[in-house]
Amino acid sequence: MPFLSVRMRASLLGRHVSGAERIISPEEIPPILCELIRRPKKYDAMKITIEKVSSVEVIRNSLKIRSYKFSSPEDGREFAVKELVKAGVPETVAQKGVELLKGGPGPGGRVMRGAVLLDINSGERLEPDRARGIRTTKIDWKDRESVRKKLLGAGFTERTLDALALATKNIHCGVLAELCWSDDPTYTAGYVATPDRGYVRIDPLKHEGDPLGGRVYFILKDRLKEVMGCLQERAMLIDSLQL
Ligand code: PML
Repeated sequence: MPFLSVRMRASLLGRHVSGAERIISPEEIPPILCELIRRPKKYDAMKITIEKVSSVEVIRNSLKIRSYKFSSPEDGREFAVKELVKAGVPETVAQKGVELLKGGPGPGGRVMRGAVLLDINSGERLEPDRARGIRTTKIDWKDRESVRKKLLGAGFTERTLDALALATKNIHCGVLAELCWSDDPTYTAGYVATPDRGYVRIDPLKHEGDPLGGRVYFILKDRLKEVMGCLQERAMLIDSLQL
């Protein structure tokens, strides 16, 4: 069966406000487009990309979710660094990841639409375009609706649904650890994802009202081309949710 990758990006006054990603069959185009165009609350520009994908790989299981709550973002960040260190990230490099997200990793301390790539050993920045970063695309759930119901029923959010899919693809593509918290000022939870510990959800990783955030992928410099190709080009569907 042919598959299509559908991507929506919306912005307001030049700032990214909403994005979504689906892998669907052609007959699903009308309902999915209706869903996606209603998704951002406010925007002045929206771009929808529909692209045929020649093959789709199936990832059997999502990363397993573990949740941790803290009384302050400072405690959450300290815990995040410990999780990164457990995954083999030197402490200085883990701290660099936190500092980048704290200060805005883009030019002039702005947020980036894509992720920062850091060499896990040296902390060197590897993304070819420092304003844009690297975007993980072409990832979705095989049965998004049932996973959505299970996650919301277990107290997680729509953002967890998308972030868990993305982190699962990242680890599958050879990212050795990921650190993420949102640039949405109202959303304070984030996560560290690693092959061994899975999706370690941490709340809070930032203060309410803080507009800075993003993603840092820790990878091996030698595998840069291969990992980037996988993140951006290979289409994948995740079969089952691991809670
Ligand atoms: C984002 O979408 O900008 C980041 C999402 C982080 C999700 C953390 C969670 O709630 O599981």
